[in-house]
Amino acid sequence: MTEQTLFIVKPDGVDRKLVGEIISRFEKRGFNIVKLRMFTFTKQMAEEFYSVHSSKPFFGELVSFITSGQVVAAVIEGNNAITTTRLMIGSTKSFEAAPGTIRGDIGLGISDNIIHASDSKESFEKEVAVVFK
Ligand code: FUP
Repeated sequence: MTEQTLFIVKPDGVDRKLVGEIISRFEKRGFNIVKLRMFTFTKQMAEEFYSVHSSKPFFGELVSFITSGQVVAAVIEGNNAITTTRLMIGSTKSFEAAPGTIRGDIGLGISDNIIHASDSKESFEKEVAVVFK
């Protein structure tokens, strides 16, 4: 089933010059890039983007990290995009992520876990409205 999802290369991924490698992985897998944007999250955008986590103890750190530098956001399209992209990024805690995944191959952090990807159609619709409005 062709669907769209959103991923964001976080500030650590941009700082580490991983944008090309990450986009390349999705292109090689067969996804089409539909939209691409480089920008810096404002605090207000970040709080809206991560509103599902607003009561979590790590919310402040999450907002502070995602606003700390430039990010690259992409909407991609292809077969089973949401689930396949989640499998490709790996577990939230990079140090536990399986080898072969993006986090498992090139990261060790939790806040600084390189990449975000929408985890459902509802999340995608909400997130794309914040990032590409
Ligand atoms: P993921 O969907 O894998 O990016 O992870 P979550 O939506 O569960 O969490 C969103 C972000 O919160 C993660 F990318 C990193 C951060 N986080 C922490 O900092 N500490 C935690 O214990 C869990 C998540």
